[in-house]
Amino acid sequence: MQWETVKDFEDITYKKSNGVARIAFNRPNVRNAFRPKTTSELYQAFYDAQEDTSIGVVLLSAEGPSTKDGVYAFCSGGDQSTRGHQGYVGEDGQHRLNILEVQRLIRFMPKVVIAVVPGWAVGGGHSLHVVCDMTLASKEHAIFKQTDADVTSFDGGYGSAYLAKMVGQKKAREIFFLGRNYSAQEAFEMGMVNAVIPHAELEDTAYAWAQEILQKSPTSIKMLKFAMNLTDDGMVGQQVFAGEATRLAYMTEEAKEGRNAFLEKRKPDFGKNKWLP
Ligand code: 1HA
Repeated sequence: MQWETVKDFEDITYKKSNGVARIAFNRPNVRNAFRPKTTSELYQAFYDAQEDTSIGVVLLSAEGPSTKDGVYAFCSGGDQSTRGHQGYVGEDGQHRLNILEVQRLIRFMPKVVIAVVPGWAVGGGHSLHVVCDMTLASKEHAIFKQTDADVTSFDGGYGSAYLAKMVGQKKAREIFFLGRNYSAQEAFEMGMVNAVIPHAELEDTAYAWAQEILQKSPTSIKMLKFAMNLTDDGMVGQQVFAGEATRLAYMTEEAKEGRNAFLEKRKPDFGKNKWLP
């Protein structure tokens, strides 16, 4: 694989290779905690990957280990040192919870997002792996943990309610109410990790999974992702799925005739096969 840097950011790295985008947290000395700058950069990178028609799969990963103690992390959630009275405070002085915008972009983008977890996935970092389409975890170093109830910063959306759909109500409540550490193997057995991978092979395996997905029909993958999201996302889920149904309808002769008839100021002729059984 030949990774090419797309843009130099401060808090993340962003690369592409052969249909795959790799977005990685790059604050390993604070366990890859996100501050407003980090989330803003994540949003820009994810948006770029969404808009790039050559990209079908995004890997959300992390640089590391920490140069202080050699510990690996995926993400430890919101940077508590930037937490102000109403949110996380960026350089502009505004208080934000903009990681939720990143969650929505991951959830609604018409591409597969795989969380590649080399170490700690904690708090809002845990929620990010939950919202990704799939998760691959380091056998030796990944640890999953929810600290939301320790720091009074609770994700009452995908991080908890969607997690409960994934691992079951009792287990999700245990994860949040007790805040224990879970290994990659335990997370796999719960159903929130797709595969436990030897650390040294984690990135290559993620890339190989991405290449496998890239062999599939892009429209099918997109419609399947949106179909699986639909019931949990309510009317917004329906809107996202329905938008793509409208796009497919646009491609029919019927739709072209509807548009042309309007522009030509005549009655549309929808042809012989307008009421397919
Ligand atoms: O839930 C939400 C949201 C919900 C709704 C809407 C928006 C949300 C936005 C954010 C969040 C959250 O993310 S809440 C949860 C916030 N995160 C945490 O409570 C986790 C805090 N960190 C830890 O519990 C631990 O550091 C750890 C289990 C991840 C790792 O433990 P370990 O290996 O013992 O390392 P530790 O010594 O604690 O940390 C290493 C360095 O990283 C420390 O800095 P140093 O003493 O070397 O200067 C530590 O302070 C720093 N660090 C770790 N995590 C964070 C952090 N600094 C700032 N913020 C962090 N989250």
